Amino acid sequence: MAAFNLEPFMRTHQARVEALLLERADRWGSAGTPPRLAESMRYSLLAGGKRLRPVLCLAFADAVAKSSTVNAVALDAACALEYVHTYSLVHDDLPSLDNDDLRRGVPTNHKVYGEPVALLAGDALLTEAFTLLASGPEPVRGTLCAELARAAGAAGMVGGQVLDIAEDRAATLDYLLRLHRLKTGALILAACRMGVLAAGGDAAALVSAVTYGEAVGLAFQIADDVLDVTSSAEAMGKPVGADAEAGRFTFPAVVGLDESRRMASELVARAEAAVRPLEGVDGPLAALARYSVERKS
Ligand code: GRG
Repeated sequence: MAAFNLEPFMRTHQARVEALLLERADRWGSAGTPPRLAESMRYSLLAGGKRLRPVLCLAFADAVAKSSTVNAVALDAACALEYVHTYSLVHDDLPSLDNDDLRRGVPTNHKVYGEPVALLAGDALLTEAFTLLASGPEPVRGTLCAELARAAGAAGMVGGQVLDIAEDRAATLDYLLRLHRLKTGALILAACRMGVLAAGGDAAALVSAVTYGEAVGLAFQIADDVLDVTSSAEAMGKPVGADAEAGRFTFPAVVGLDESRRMASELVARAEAAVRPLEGVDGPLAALARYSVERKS
């Protein structure tokens, strides 16, 4: 059987998310937001990106509802996830954290708007996510706010970032797994759970989303580390082991490149199996799991 063709699915869902993000960002200007702040928020939010978290949320909502009819709550959840993701990138790039000059191929937010405005644009994107998600009559919106807050907060993404910068971090696989389950995994897992909840899925669908989301969240990060090592080694003509020698705390540095790839494949197989009850032998969710490790950026 031919594998599910993800490309048109991605294109349609990414375009839908892109249009919504743009439409909502246009409203900031007329809603009392100071123009420079609105501009800084828009700059990072609309700078491209794969929109993986929104697409996962919409794909789960589609799979549960067995339709691709637009679900307003799922669409708000998808946008809120991207606001939180963008805030984390803006803050992560700041001089006090990674001090990066480029993000998504363009200068980082603080390079363009200065550190104070970039910091505040991140804060505002985080807050706007909850304004958007809480605005509407559906009771499930409260549950979705709690899901997103848990994933983004102290026991989620922020907690993972703190584990990453800890001076006393242990150079072990256990520590690395714990760090990335929080730092990258929590928001990806929340995207899957939020799609199911927004579409009124049952307990079995939620179990599938949890198994899948945990596996894809980790596989995505392993792939990110592998991509980082192989692309920089390729570009600079260095052996791939240089990452470990340089003391970087990545999956290839801790377990080696082959084991990293093996772990990622095993996680993808687990994710594919988890969504079979929802979409059959192959469908968009299984294809998205494969994409999370096969992507080139
Ligand atoms: C709360 C300040 C703060 C940080 C949280 C998620 C995070 C920690 C930082 C982001 C930096 C980073 C490089 C994380 C590792 C992997 C990752 C999440 C990459 C970026 O996500 P993609 O590939 O990016 O989905 P695009 O640009 O496609 O949206």
